Amino acid sequence: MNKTILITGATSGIGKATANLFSRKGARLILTGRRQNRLDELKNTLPTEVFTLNFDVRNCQAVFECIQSLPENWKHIDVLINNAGNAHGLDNVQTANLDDWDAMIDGNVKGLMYVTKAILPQMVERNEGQIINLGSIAGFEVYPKGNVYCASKFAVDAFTQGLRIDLNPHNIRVNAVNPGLVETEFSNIRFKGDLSRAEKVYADINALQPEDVADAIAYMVNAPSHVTIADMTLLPTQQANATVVDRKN
Ligand code: 8X3
Repeated sequence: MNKTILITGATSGIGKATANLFSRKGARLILTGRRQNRLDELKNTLPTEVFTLNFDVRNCQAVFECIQSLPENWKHIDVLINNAGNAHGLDNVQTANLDDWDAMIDGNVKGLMYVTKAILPQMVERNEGQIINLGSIAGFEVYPKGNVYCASKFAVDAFTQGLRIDLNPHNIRVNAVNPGLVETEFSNIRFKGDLSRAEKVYADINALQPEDVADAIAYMVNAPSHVTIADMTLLPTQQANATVVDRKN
């Protein structure tokens, strides 16, 4: 694959699986994340050329400075995969922690918007490119105690739609992939390292694996250039929607 692909939040979960898949298909990768040592470790395992950028998507200034600092031969980005984002806490609004709200709104929403805005000028200038946003089933359905996490993913959906409208004259494909339960560090982070709570989320269910989501992303990238997969919702077969999960097995 003769493309340069930038993946945010590349050091774990869906981001890492996507980096692995595209590198093995021959793509050059720009990998971003908050932990340089993890970026370096991943880079060393990948067969193609990799450039790493160490920033937190929540830091607007760092986002723009890092993207602008890319060397000339890395400035042409064919595909942006806006993967960075997390859930923090699972609480009622009345008892929730404001820092958790800030982390979700700042990362999942504002961070995704900053990275998009920083990358866009070169795509608009070329009238070519592709942006894939990681949404969620939580971007269409609200579940108990999901309040602000769901709000952040509803915002990703709205931003994706708005972006597709604004970029319509520029031949830029805008896609969203919206997974249900994916077995990653997601629940460890949501429950702040409480593994017993995190493990229960994926117990008795054959959950999606990060590689399944990477496959869906690859399908969007590999579709012919006149085809936009506007959005794809991906669920484990045992999950019917955001709240109905068959845990009998
Ligand atoms: C991840 C899916 O259902 O845990 O966004 O919110 S869910």
